[in-house]
Amino acid sequence: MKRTARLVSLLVVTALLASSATMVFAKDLKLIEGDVSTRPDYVEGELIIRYSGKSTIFDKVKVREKNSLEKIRDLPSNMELVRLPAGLSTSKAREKLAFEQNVMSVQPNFLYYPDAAITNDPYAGIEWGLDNQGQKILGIAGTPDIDIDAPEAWRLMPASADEVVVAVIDTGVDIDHPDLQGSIWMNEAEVNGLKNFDDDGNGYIDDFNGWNFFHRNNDVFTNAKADGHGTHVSGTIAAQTNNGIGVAGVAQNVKIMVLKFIGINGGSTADAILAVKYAKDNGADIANNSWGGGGYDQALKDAIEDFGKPFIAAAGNESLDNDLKAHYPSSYDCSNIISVASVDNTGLMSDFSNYGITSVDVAAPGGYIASTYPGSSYAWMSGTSMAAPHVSGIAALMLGAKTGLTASQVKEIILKSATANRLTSLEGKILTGGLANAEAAVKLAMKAKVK
Ligand SMILES: [Ca+2]
Ligand SMILES: [Ca+2]
Ligand SMILES: [Ca+2]
Ligand SMILES: [Ca+2]
Repeated sequence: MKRTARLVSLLVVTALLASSATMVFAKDLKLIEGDVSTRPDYVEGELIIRYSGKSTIFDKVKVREKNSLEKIRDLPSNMELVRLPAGLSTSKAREKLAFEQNVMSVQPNFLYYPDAAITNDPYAGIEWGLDNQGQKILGIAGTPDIDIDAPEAWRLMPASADEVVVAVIDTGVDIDHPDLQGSIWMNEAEVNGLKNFDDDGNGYIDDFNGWNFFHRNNDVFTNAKADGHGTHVSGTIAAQTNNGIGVAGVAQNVKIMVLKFIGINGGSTADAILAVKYAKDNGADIANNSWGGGGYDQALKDAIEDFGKPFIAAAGNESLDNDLKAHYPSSYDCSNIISVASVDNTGLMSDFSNYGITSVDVAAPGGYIASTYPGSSYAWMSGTSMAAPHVSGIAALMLGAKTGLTASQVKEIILKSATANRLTSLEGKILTGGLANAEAAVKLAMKAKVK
């Protein structure tokens, strides 16, 4: 039996087939930057008029009648909010009214949005998985609120959230990507230690940011072709927010431990086990696993149980029922595994996504996810590979908001957040029938009792 792990992402699959059907790189991301946000700046059809101090109530009525305006309400300082007649645009009416006697100024009824909902990361508006306002993604209009409610969760986070280490067990990661370099775990003992010497005695020499189990060295980034997947997954979890570039990750209180075990043609059980063990021995709080393959593998299952922390796993991309045909590692019956299916920006289960009423726990955004890509760029990728890191990010927010949550508490809360957020397309397909929700999860985490 072939025992290699495959990445659970459509981009990689198509890349291997030398097709670029689902690959869109940074230059194309820029092309659609124009519809980054569908949020209007002001209320169309309304204006705020400020009358001069000496104008009487009759002067105001005159202005309104002449221009077919309807008063909505009085405002302080001699101002009125008015509704425009149908067919008259706000900008046209503004020009017209500016010349009226007794009118001092005219301004739109501007719209304001919570600050935390908008980051200054230029691509944040296309990250529908974090905040879906119905914006078009590659031409497809979304369904508002088919997302994980990330901005709402961010507002709940304490300023001093605990730092959480997420092991990305995957390909390598471009740790120099400008949107990721501040979010990479550092092994202090080695960073401040001696060259060519295993300072912390963990069996790995100069493991500054994790380890490359595939090449058996400390270089966690080989090249763009080999390591695009892990770079993309890492950005969804932890890309730097409010740094003026690129995307925003789900969690800001995160450091990514890079554990590469997958090369261009897959990864092996032996290396996966070593990676999971490394995550445990070196303090990872969560493991993200956007891969699958092989068969039932007792050694790997034991390693996952021994890890004991939340082990978030992609459900797979074969459009199959995992209850009938298991997908590993997501299908192992371990209390710390959370198996994740994918939905698109309209709320449908992604057509590639595996499912399973007992073996798949929750869904998360996984169709056309914009995230970091090697070489300071950004790319769209689709897959349950992209859904899992949204859930890892939620787990990281929870652990940041509440010290000492156990893996079973994290799992229970994430499943509860999805049960409260059911989607028709997922009913009868996955255990919770719903989409994981960061806001609900963080709220429940803050209320949870820990030992
Ligand atoms: Ca939302
Ligand atoms: Ca070491
Ligand atoms: Ca060293
Ligand atoms: Ca950013």
